[in-house]
Amino acid sequence: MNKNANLKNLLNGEKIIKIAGAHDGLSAKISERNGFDAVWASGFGISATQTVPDASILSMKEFLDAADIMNQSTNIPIIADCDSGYGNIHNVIHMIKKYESTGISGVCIEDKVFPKINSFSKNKQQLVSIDEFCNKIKAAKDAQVDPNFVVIARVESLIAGETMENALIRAKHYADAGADAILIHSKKSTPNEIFEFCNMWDDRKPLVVVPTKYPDVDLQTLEKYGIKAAIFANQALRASVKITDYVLSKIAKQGTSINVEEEISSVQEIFELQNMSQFKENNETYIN
Ligand code: SPV
Ligand code: MG
Repeated sequence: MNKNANLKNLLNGEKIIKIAGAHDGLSAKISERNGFDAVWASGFGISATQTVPDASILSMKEFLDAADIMNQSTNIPIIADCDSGYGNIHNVIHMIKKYESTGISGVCIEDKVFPKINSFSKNKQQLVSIDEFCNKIKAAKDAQVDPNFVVIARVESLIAGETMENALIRAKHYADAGADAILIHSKKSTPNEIFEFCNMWDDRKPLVVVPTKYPDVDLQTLEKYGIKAAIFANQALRASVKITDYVLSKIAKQGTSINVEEEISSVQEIFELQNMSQFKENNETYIN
């Protein structure tokens, strides 16, 4: 089965799937080897690799190139976080053509204005109208070629301080406009409002969640509420920053790496991630 069909089937399957947020090819490959079903090409993470805010600062091409590298590095489907679609309908149509032809299996667009700002920032969040976002979804679905390519619509009502009713109305409109799944986002420290949403959701399309701010929940529990996918969007990024900082500060202070050698990957492990065995084989076949 190809990656697109695989993703579509997984989202519509019985069991909840786990998706890891990645920021580059290496983090995508580490996600795959830990058994994640798909990779989330995180806008937050990709922005962080260039040390710029997650606020539509990078261009679509920069996000696309990062997602492309993740796709080339893995055998699992990539869902690209495409923020608010990089502009208006015309940008969304162009975006779908580019992402799909690059081999990305699905995209997620959110109902915020362009430029967007990360959902957890203190800034005021501004949503576009239901009509405007439904037209983006319709345009995206009309632009795709492979029927298995997935378009996820992300509802930011609860992030923007709107009511639960607003979130439900928006989600229903987006589902009816053709979205393949609904991502309902929350910044609360408990999953209660997500559960409330799930209890009122009529299951017309699969639900996706991002339990960043409410980590005290597990896949089993989310599955009981009918959720089909959980995205662990930024844990790999946060892990790499913390361990890199810890190791480099120790080396800088001590003037030696001897005391951190046990805590970091071996060079051999990096060789494996770089597929050095294939390189060696190619060398033997074609050069030596
Ligand atoms: C991302 O990873 O870029 C996301 C998830 O969109 S969040 O940061 O929670 O908005
Ligand atoms: Mg994002």
